[in-house]
Amino acid sequence: AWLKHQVGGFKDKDGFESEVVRHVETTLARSMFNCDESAAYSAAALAFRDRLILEWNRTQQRQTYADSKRVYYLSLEFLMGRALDNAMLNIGQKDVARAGLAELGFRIEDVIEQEHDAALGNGGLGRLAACFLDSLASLNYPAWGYGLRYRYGIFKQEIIDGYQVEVPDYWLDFNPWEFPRHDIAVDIQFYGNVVKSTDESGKTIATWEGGETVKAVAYDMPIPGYATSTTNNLRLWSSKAASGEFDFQKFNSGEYESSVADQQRAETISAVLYPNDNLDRGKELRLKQQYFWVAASLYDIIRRFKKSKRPWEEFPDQVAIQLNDTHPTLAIVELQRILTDLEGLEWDEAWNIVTNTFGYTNHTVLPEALEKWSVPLIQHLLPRHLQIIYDINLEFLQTVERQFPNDRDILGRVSIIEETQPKMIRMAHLAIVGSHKVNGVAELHSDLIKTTIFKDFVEVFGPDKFTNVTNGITPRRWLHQANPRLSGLIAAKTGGHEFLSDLTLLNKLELHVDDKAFRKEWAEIKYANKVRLAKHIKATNGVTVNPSSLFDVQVKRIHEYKRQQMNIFGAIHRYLSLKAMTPEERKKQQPRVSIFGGKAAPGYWMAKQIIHLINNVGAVVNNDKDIGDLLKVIFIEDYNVSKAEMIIPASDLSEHISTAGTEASGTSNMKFVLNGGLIIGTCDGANIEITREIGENNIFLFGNLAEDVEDLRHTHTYGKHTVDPDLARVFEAIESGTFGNQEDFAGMITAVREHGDYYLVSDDFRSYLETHALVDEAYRDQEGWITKCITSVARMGFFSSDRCINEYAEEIWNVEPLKVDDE
Ligand code: 26W
Repeated sequence: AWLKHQVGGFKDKDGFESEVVRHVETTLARSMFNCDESAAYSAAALAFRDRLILEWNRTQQRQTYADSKRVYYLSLEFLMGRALDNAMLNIGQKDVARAGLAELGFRIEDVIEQEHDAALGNGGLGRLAACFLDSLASLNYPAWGYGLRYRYGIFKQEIIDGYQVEVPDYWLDFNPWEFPRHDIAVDIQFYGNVVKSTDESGKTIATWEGGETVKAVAYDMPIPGYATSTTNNLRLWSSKAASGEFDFQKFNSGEYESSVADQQRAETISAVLYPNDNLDRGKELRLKQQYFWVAASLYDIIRRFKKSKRPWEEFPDQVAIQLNDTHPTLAIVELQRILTDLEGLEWDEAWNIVTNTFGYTNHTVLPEALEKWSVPLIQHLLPRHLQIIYDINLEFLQTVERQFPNDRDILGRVSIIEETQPKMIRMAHLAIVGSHKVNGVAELHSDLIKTTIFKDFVEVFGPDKFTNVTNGITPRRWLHQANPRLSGLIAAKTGGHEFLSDLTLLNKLELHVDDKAFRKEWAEIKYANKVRLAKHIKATNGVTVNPSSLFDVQVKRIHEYKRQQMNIFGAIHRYLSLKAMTPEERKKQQPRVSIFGGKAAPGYWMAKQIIHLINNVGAVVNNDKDIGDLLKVIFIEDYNVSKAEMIIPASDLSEHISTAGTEASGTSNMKFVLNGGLIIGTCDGANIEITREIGENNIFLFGNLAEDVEDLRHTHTYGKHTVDPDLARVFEAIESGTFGNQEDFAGMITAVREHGDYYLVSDDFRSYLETHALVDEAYRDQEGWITKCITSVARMGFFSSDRCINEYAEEIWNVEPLKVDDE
């Protein structure tokens, strides 16, 4: 009822109900008498999908007719989560669906739970892409997402005997949200060789010949905007064997096996998402994925551009392409190849178009995450592209040489080619040279890239090429959907649900911070969310946790730089301290539940050790009669978007404790605060801007600063580093076998004590413990705590992905929203 615009929805609950029944009986070919929750989900999803697709068609017509500039967001990851709840909310008909499903005998929450997450991403980068799609549609930007349709998304995590076990995530069994477009298929070439010839005018012509062809088939997912009829498209490419005569001949001549093998080889390209987060492994199949996706997407973008028969020079006025990290950087080379080799443009003319088209977003400064591809590999897979990369580099280095005639060293530092054995292509350098704007994802991060990894490029291109766009999150999913009661309470106090479209309206809450009834309800909602999480923990971990305890949560990918090891060392320290106390002293302590969740990359041995230690500590602490409710340690298995929607609203305190200067932004920090939780964190990434917005009294900051990290590392003596005495006691407990076989955790201790403590766990440990003590004290004053929470939520308006997308649109893409008639 609070939506301004009702998208072509159902007339009423009966209208919805009859659509559900129709889908159960015809599409699913079942009787209503054996319609279970899963069938009810399928039918409800199909009913909503029908509405979406009508809006999708209208949106496409409108955008085609207007023919204004479009944005293309190229991302190898889209961590979408569930779609039904989101579709109901954005269309504005969840109440209708709730009532209709109730009449059929279902609770809407149970039906929503049936859906399998679309988990086509690893973590922050993929979820950011999903939030951006939501904001682009909600703000009526003509925009497309382009990605890969992996058959297997990020693996499912099982915890067996305390260890992570990976299980494949086959998610396509029944997926009503995708539309196969068998008519939209592109042939993609690999391998082969380049033949050079001269035309009549004496110009050299390069032709890429031979090799293999694989077919890219489009699958579309509608992306509904919130409270608008704009429904954009996410186009995902799936690989298939290019059906050629050759295969057929093979088949007919009895070579069944090898013709099937060819088909499987082709389908392997889009088979599985690489599960590494922040680690580049340089695998050939990954490079194949990148080129396959980039080439298909560009073909599609160019086909759309050509419809309006404009001259090539207008391409950047019609098309903005954003590169989500360096993963799609080959698009720069591919567009240059198409314009010069296939369309016959002069090099400079083409390059001008290319650089005005692309923008590049950097998401990490970790050296091991910066992509490099070996020259021999690219030579083999993409021979023409390698030549073009060399030509781009030559032109670039010549201009640098003219600019800095007395500085020979700079050439080696900025070169796209790294002169190692074998030579490597530095994808970030290529992305910078081929884009008109480069952005970081939080202020500190954007400053850091300008002064460290990309310093020389600031000299070459000037500072204006580099900018910041601080990340954001969609309040639709991360407030209204995840925490409907809090969203309702906020609506009651701010004059309706308008804040979901303009998050700065949250500031009205500050007027009510002293309102007794409001505060009481606020506290009740948090408690209810904690009860819900406690039930989940009981059901999955078999551990009873007291919802009145302080819930202390760290959920994110497991990585040494994110320092889950410091968190579990802190929990061990708390356990040892409690054990050393008299029963009287113990009674004065603040009860806590230490909650962890997150996946380790399958090959990341240290991250797996961390998970194992957390589980072993839980097994000891949770069964210790001396401790009882004073401390529980919980590892929630298979952290994903849907679990996040349950966990985040239940947190009192969340941990964002990366070594300063390593976490580019973080986005869950924003989600936790928006849901009325406080943060313990380092001065890193977006924590700094969160502090600026909510005030330093409302956040628990600790630890060394980014500017001091380098020097501190130098003070650590490799081989024998004196660790903080409290941490040393924790190590002693682990080494004496308190938490199982000490050898299982030797690596984690050695990293600190012997291997230089690269992530400064020991340096930050004291202030980490002291700050946790401050948290306990603050939590004991429940009224003061609630004031901090309400005040913080009121000041979180800045972190909407709507603000973020508007900044990209104005400063990088130069695109305008396409107004929808009668809205
Ligand atoms: C080549 C392997 C690889 C895979 C993924 C390298 C790097 C990545 C991503 C860039 C890692 C990632 O997700 N980075 C996160 O991006 C978020 C969105 O900007 C930030 O909030 C996180 O701080 C950053 O770690």
